[in-house]
Amino acid sequence: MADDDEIILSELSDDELVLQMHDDLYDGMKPEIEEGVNILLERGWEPYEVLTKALVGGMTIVGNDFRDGILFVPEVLLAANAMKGGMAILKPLLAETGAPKVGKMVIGTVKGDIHDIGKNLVGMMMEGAGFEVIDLGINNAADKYIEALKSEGADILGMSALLTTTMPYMKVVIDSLVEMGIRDDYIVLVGGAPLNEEFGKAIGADAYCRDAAVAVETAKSFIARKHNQMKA
Ligand code: B1M
Repeated sequence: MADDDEIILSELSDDELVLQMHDDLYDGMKPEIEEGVNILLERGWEPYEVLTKALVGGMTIVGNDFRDGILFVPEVLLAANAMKGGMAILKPLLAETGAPKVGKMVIGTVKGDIHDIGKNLVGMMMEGAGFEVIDLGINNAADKYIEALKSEGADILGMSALLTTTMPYMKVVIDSLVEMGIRDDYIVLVGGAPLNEEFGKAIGADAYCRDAAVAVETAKSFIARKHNQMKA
């Protein structure tokens, strides 16, 4: 028999389970997060709903307490690891298989920045929407992005930055594209918590994307425009 205070995740209502998952994410409990994700999926939740309500919702609380000095790097790393466990289950469900690819995106976190959860989420959602995604990982210098754009024949460059100190590097990458005379060959999308639309415009990006869903919609509409221009 279970201990009196042991929580059986499968016995909780949906709302209770989501709140419990926020707690478990906060405590970096990866197996519990994976179990919670599976339970919600078995109950018929859409993968995107599990992602946003249970995982991203939990990470927002972690972020607030990190900001306020209640949580520190080791705890946040554990939370991030738990989140990645849940994301790994959702990834194949969000990614369509066998669908014709609508476009190709090179994505990576900029130089000096090691945050990758948001970038991974964008990559997953883009794959789910039928894009081919080349993920360069974290800490990317301009030449790494440019090399990949060229060798992969990509349509879109996606850059992520989570720090106010690293977001200006996005302009360095865009300026390099301009200097090489290839800026207009690519759709440049940028994102990350400290950015905003004004910043995106100021650095010469095509668009700032608030979240992964917006990134998908923006990419789709730019690709459609590109195809229409090619037809005309
Ligand atoms: Co960092 N960290 N962190 N951190 N961390 C933040 C960003 C911070 C806001 C925390 C805080 O103070 N509240 C703060 C930045 C402050 C600032 O710059 N003004 C901060 C700091 C200071 C630091 C360190 C400097 C701490 C230190 O060492 N003293 C250090 C920096 C290391 C470095 O990069 N050089 C550091 C380290 C870490 C960890 C390693 C512990 C860990 C990262 C683990 C990992 O990513 N593997 C970590 C984490 C987890 C966070 C918070 C808590 C959560 C980030 C996250 O994953 N969010 C974060 C607080 C916060 O953001 N509230 C924080 C969830 C994710 C789904 O959201 O990444 O915003 P997000 O992505 C969204 C959108 O922004 C958008 O779509 C995503 C999905 O909807 N998006 C894109 C993102 N990229 C996109 C690209 C696109 C389009 C959309 O391309 C087209």
